[in-house]
Amino acid sequence: MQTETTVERHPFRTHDPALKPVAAKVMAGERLSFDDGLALYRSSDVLAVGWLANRVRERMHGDVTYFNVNRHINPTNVCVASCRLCAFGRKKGDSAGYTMALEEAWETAASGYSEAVTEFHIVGGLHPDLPFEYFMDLVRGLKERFPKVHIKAFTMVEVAYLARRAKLTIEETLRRMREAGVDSMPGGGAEIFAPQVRSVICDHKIDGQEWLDTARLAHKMGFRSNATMLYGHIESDADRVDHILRLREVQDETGGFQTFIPLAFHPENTALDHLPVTTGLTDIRQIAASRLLLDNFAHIKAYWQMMTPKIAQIALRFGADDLDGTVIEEKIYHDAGAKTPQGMTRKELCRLITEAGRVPVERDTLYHAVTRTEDSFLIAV
Ligand code: V47
Repeated sequence: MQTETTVERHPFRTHDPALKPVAAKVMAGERLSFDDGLALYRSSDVLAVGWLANRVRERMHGDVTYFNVNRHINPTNVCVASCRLCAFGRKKGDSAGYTMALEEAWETAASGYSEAVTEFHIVGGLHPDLPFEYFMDLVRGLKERFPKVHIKAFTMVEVAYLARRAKLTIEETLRRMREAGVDSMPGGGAEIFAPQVRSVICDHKIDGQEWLDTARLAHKMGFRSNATMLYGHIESDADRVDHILRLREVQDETGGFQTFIPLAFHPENTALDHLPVTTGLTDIRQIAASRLLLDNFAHIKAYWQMMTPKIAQIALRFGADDLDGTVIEEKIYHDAGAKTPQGMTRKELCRLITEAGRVPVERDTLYHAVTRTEDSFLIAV
């Protein structure tokens, strides 16, 4: 599909001497070290960092750029944690708290979009009272009603919380999730693994090691999952590199991560609202550094809801090969002040990709290409 590579069009040049040895490793296909990671974050030549990431991206995927037709479902925003990073969670009894009845969640799954979704993305608060079986019934009901739709549900943080509430081991919890119909797991809750940062932004969540151990176990049981990193708050460059390399280590062992999604912190309505929002260049550099450091991850996602469609489109030339999906109804970022639309159509996503000079490919959650017939554009009820 690709005609001429970036290498042929524009040869590599940089004015940053610290980037030259890193570039030599990238060209030779060698793994980058912690210090190389720091050089990527600290380089004054962000275009050269982007060039390198784009080269790796084109080596792996050519011009192909993935998107999917998905729907987010957030069954409850009631949460026992009080993470400073979060604008979504509400305490039990808060008038802005909500919990969907099961029928309501199943109706939500079918609403608001005219094309058949291939994925439900389900995450929510850590509810103090909802029993484990509520979540399993939710998944079972969705599978009954939408047997062809992939269910990507519950972050590692939710899995660990549900296990604790149900007094089950993590392994048994994952086994029951699979029986109920969960197909894979989203990448949320990873935030930043470094304990000194985690204790400020999300001290009520499982620690970084538990997140990684839960992901490792899920992968060993046959689940695939995603991985995220929340950046643009109080973390240092070293914390970012540490986070990414810890994911790379687990991926070497399991191969179970599908895609890495860097998430920019949105401070509005959070306890950290004194912090500034990230700039476009920080977002772009983050995508590029991730592509270069995560040599064992197949995909880097520029999540348009978080980055804005405009920056996400540019990210497709800086290492990203995936935009995520139609989403339909996003709550977590919009509660934190995101100005992006709540959802996009398939046509709009294709336009963004095509205008970036890339080739759009609709994928399912596991990155198989989706071929649509007339019928498959209709909602599958
Ligand atoms: O874990 C919460 C982040 C995540 C804020 O796996 C915030 O395909 C910015 O993980 N500002 C949830 N970020 C979203 C998530 C995700 C999104 C899209 C695709 C996938 C996938 C996963 O959102 C949380 C946290 O890191 N978050 N609050 C905030 N104020």
